[in-house]
Parts: sequence; C-alpha cells; structure tokens
Amino acid sequence: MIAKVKPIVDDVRTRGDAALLELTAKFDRVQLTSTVVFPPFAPASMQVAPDVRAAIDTAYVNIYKFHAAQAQDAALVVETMPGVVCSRFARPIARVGLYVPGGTAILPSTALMLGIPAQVAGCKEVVLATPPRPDGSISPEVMYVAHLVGASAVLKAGGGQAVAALAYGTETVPKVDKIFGPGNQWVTAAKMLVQNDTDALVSIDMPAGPSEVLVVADYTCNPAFVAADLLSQAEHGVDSQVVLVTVDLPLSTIDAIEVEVDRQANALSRVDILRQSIPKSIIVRTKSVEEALAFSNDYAPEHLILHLEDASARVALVENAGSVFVGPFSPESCGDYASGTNHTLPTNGYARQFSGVNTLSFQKHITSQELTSAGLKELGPVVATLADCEGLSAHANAVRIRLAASA
Ligand code: HSO
Ligand code: ZN
Repeated sequence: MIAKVKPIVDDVRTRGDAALLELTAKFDRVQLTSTVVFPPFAPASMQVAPDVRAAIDTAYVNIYKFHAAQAQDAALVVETMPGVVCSRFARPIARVGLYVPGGTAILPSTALMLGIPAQVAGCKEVVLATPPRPDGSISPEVMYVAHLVGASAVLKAGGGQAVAALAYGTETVPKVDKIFGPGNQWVTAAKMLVQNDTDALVSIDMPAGPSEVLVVADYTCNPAFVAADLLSQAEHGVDSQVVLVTVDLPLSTIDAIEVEVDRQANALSRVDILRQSIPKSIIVRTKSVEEALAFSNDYAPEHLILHLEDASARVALVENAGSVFVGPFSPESCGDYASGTNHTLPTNGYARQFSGVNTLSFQKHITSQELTSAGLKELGPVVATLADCEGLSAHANAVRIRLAASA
C-alpha cells in the first residue's frame, strides 16, 4: 500500500495545487478550481436542519467540557534540590491537520472529535480536510462543525493527496505539524509515509485500522441491547471487527442474542454491510468475568462494552481498551457522538500502548530549569563528575567556570 500511495504523495509534494486538483478529478470525480475554503464560511454552505444543528450543539458542549478538563494549563514545578527548580509546561502544537473521511457516511462527529481538542489546546492553524461530494461541495454539517471549532481552512480533498497537501503544504494549503484522523487504507498509508519523511517534519496521531467492538455479557444482559451494540459497530464497514464474549451464559441466551441480531439487522439501513460483517464476528464463551476480561485485555479492543452485573466495579479489571462503555444504558453510540469522550481511538490491538485522541494529543510539553548560585554549588560537582566520567570536558568546564567565578 505504501508503494501505491507514494507516487500520489510525491506528486502533490512536487507539483502542489496542480497535482491536488488533478488527483481530486481522478479519484473523487470532481473538477474543482480551488481546493481550499477559508473562513468566514458562507452561511449557505453551513445550512443544517434545526434538529441536527441543536444535536451538534449539545454534542459540542459535552465534548468541549470533557476535553477542556483534560487541558494541562498549569505548569508543573518541582524543586529537586535546594536552588534547583525544574518545571514542565504545555504549549499547543501550532498547526494541525484534521482528516474527516468521506465515503459511505458523512462524519460531522469526527470533525467534532478532532476539532474540539484542537480548539481547547489553542492550536493556531487548524486545517480540516475532507473529500468533496460529487457536486464539489462539502456537507453542510461538516462545514458547520468547521465553523464551530474555528477551523482556519477547509481542504476539499481526500485520500493520500489530502495527507500529502497537509504534510508539505501547497501554494494554497497551509503545511501542518501533525495530522489526525481516521481514514481508508490510502489515508493510513500516506500518514505512515509522511511521518517517516524527515523533510516533511510532521507527526501523526496513531496507526489506524478497521473499527472494532468487544462486548462482554453475563446473565444480567438484555439480549436486544447486546445485539444492538454489536450491530452499531458492524455497520461501519465490511471489515469491522465484532466480538461477543459471554460470561457463563447458557446457550439459550446466546441464541436469543443471535435471533435479535438477525431481527434487528433486517430493519437497518446498512443491512448490506451487516450481511458481510456479521458473519465474520466471533463469540467467545468464558466461565468467569476474570476470564472474559483477560481475553479482552489480550485483544485490546477499540471499544469495550460491559453488559455485566455491577459493571462499574469491573472497570478495575480493564488493562487495555480505547474506551469503555459501562452498564446497560451506555451504548457505544453515545461515545461515538455526544457523551463527551473522543471516538478517535486505537484499533488493531494498539490500545496496548496508545491512548485515544485527547487534548494532550494537540499539545507538547516543554521542560525548563532554573538554578540559583547556591543550587549550582550543590549540583555542579555532581554534573562535573559525570561529565568527566563521559570524557566530555567542555560540559564539565561549563560548570567549573561558574563555580570558580562565584568562589
Ligand atoms: N465508531 C466510530 C466512530 C463513529 N461512529 C463515527 C459513528 N460516527 C469509531 O470507531
Ligand atoms: Zn461508530
């Protein structure tokens, strides 16, 4: 995949806007004359039905609240020795690119999940990239979110060409320092490629893969709720991963869940996708909650749903997961859209070492130290000894020259 996307990335890097327009014509079948829209965005481009607008507004408030609470604005200050003060403070990553996928669904929710933490962190340049629709426009819902989060530009492009434009900049697209967001294989491969190019000097949020859910259910579960949760993840794509882990469940309850999956699926709009993803789902039978959670920790799911007795007490057993949905009234859909948590989460087992996107993803930490003359008197000999030990006499000298001057 990297080899396939490389010519696209190289083309945008060397030919800029001309390549971007040609590739958009080729892949999205839209002939644009310009690819970037700057604010203020035309009101007509953000015309959203009132109920949708109100729902976006409520989601915005919740996601903003949760991400504002994550901001580490206050500096951390520690006096490690008398007269030796170390500190750490956060600064926003100045320029960020947010990739909002197009394709089979419009995703204003992804624009919220990426745009809000960028806004909370105080990023100066926020470029939202998303593929144009057949008429060359961007969905008004996504434009409305771009406006809410204070995006500084909207790039009408998708795939590897959008990622390349964000990584290197073009005549009209501002270059960014970090690229966020989910995408198809082309987008993922392009993100991996540009992050390895030291000329691009760009980082990415995390490796991405198909979406997944793991549901743990015991005798207290409502089979209809369990089935609904499995289906909500399965409708994302034919490659969605859906796992049900049962805790000492009789076969009759497992049957009831399967009957519900079938019954509900037939009434859903994306039944064609479900017909391909549900047969690939798996059921794992375990005897205890401990065994079930051990399996889950090993799998490290993007989403973990606990349909368990005393579910909140069981969260203590969770070691690896992107986000956890606790108890019968916490469907994944709430976290996907509006409870406040982020839905850009590690997939493919990467929850072992990655966190989901959060406010800190849009910041970096700077450390600093300030020594008084007395502090240097204490610490200087330690440093000089270590520098001598490493044979780095200029390092030792930078300390001793000061100690001598203040003696
Ligand atoms: N479940 C997806 C996020 C999403 N769901 C967007 C609905 N819209 C991420 O795994
Ligand atoms: Zn979802």
